[in-house]
Amino acid sequence: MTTALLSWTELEQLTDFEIDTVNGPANSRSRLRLFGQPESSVRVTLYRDNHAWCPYCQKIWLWLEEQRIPYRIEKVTMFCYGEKERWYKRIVPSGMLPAVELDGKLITESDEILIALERAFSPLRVSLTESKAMPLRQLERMLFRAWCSWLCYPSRSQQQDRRDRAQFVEVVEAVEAALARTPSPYFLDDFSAIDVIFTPYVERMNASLYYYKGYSLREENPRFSAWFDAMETRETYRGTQSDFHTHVHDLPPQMGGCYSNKTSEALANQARVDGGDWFGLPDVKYPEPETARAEALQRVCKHRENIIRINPIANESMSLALRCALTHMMTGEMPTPPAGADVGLRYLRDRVNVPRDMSIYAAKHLRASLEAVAAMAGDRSAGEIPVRHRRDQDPKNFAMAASAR
Ligand SMILES: N[C@@H](CCC(=O)N[C@@H](CS)C(=O)NCC(=O)O)C(=O)O
Repeated sequence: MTTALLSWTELEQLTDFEIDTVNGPANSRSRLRLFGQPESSVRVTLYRDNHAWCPYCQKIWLWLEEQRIPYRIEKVTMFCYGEKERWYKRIVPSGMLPAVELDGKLITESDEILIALERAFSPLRVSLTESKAMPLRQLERMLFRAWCSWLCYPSRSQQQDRRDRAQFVEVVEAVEAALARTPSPYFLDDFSAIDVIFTPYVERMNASLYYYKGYSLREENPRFSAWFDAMETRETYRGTQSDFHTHVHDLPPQMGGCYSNKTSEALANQARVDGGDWFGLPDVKYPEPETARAEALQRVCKHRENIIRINPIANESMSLALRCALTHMMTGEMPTPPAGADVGLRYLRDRVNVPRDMSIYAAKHLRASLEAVAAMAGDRSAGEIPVRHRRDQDPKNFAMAASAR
């Protein structure tokens, strides 16, 4: 059996996955985006979160990518993951993200940032200050509030849960009606800044309501469904898109808690998002790229020393367990995992972060192989994922491990 197990060198040889972070498709790793223009043309620096998770940052990120405006990226730690960088607090004392430096001038507040960018470059088909944008911006905030009221408070009774759900669905119907007003799948005749405004929270609603409330926003509403499909035709959006697993475990500390209604649908969805099968979940519908496995492999190989070092099981066991999982992902073979692999691999399975670490299909393959090999080793979990903070994801652990090498 063990003859099937590939060495790290053999594994590395199975991937040549590479992306052009400067001029290629949108991705979370870039520090500079040029879209084929000279570096001297850069007028914008975007300060955004290290985890590529902050919804307000996603809004600016997507807007810049759609407009193909050259920009630099500076990454900052969010409070719930670790300590805020002092250099950032000197620029933005509240530590809030996002911020943008445009022609040397600092701007905070995502809507203010977009309005300033529109003035400096051009609106993305519609200006946020135009009268036709206003009611749609208000609708987005109404949807956000109805979502929070349902998700972020424990229901005292089934009746209350039904009332909160009905209140949310009522706003969803208003959004469905707004989407139906044009023949395009977008809010206006074509993709515009309005779609950008809706994107971050609608993506988080789709994930969180599926998991905590057993409600599938994308599947239960035809216009939303078409809107998601249309968004996924855009390379820009795909580069910023997260998955259900990442969202549902990143949201609780950010939102001050997310509460399950414990319906049979919610419980079944929770089991699936946490333990698989991850393929076919309504977090993505575009066809899988051929490079998904090679991407996952490349990302793990590149960071394997840190991944192994911060894992709760012994380094040698985790290195072996990880080789088993990657061998399984690339060849379909199932080498015999070492003792403890169930804990070690499930710890990692629960911490693959999309799109920070890799894109959505790459993460599905990796999670699936980690789980398949973990299941061969046993049924122990790696413990609950924290809900009040995510210091288990502190980027400093990675930085410290790297410098200790
Ligand atoms: N109204 C602000 C809200 C921004 C905001 O709430 N940012 C959160 C992240 S989603 C933040 O930076 N919190 C501090 C932190 O988590 O470090 C905007 O639109 O830009």
